[in-house]
Amino acid sequence: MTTPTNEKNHQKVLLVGDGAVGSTYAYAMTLQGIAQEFVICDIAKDKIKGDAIDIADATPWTYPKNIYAGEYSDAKDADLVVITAGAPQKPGETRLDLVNKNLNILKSIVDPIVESGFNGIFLVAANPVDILTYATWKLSGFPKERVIGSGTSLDTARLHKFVGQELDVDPRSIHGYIMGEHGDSEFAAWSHLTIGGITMKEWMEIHPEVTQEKLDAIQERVIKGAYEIINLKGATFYGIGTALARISKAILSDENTVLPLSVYMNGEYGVKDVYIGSPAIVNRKGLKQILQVPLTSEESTQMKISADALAKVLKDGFE
Ligand code: 6V0
Repeated sequence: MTTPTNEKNHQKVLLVGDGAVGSTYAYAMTLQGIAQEFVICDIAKDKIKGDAIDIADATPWTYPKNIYAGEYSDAKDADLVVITAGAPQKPGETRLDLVNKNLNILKSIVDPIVESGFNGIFLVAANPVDILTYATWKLSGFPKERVIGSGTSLDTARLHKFVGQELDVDPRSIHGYIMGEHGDSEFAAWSHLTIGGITMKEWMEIHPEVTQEKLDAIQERVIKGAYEIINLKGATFYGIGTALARISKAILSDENTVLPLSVYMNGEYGVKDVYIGSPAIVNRKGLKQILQVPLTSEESTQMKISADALAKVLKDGFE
């Protein structure tokens, strides 16, 4: 077992974007006692002050934490900067529609943070996350290992939830990933999804009631997961807020944990020069290693189709 080896005693996180996702993330970090110092930044200056005071009111019941409203210059000695600022996805709008709106916002954030002397890791969740993670990497000039996107972490959690419900198994005993773009071209890599070490194919042989049609429906529901919630209540935030807290913990506690994240591809899966969702090992230095899961030829094609969709957006957005 890997034990945390390089965990700093004092961990500082700076959050940019105190909307539904950001404030939920801040709260999840507080409830779980992750990071001792937490700075909230946003253009909504009263909101960040109010949230800092409100969330600090939870700390006597949870863990001690210095949580306050701040500025980008506070990133100077931060370990992690988490970006959840941006225009949220509107009903009927795809994540890729958000590109131009959010690229401009991103530039106004990344430039001053880099100027502060920030020397930690960027974790991006604002959508379209694969594109904005790529843009953060470009704008910051940081090595690719220190710029990570939340990628398909939320989608993978949804996959585990739905498979767990279908099979009546604890979702934490299900291992497998949604891969590709965090968006419409993502896919479930069923060929290596396991339930306590049993592959899904083997499970289906023992349980014939679990059919391919049911798996297809699960994948569809995962892909449409955000739309389902947005149509009902306008935004999604508990799932992603908790996923971001989990990723933050893996980084800050130097866990070497495998998580499905948006990482820079340099030939892995036959994909080059895009950020895209893949299982990857993360620790205090950021990305340690991309795991190249042996995909079937069909899954491999899906990965390439997804990467092509992202590459097209990057080409249009960056030329
Ligand atoms: P929200 O509730 O509108 O919050 C956005 C916040 O960003 C607001 O507080 C704004 O004031 C702030 N903001 C806007 N412009 C700036 C700026 N120039 N500088 C600093 N702050 C600014 O949106 P919500 O929290 O619902 O969503 C935030 C982002 O997360 C969106 O891009 C979503 O699409 C994205 N999500 C990503 C998910 C994922 O899995 N990666 C999941 C859900 C949402």
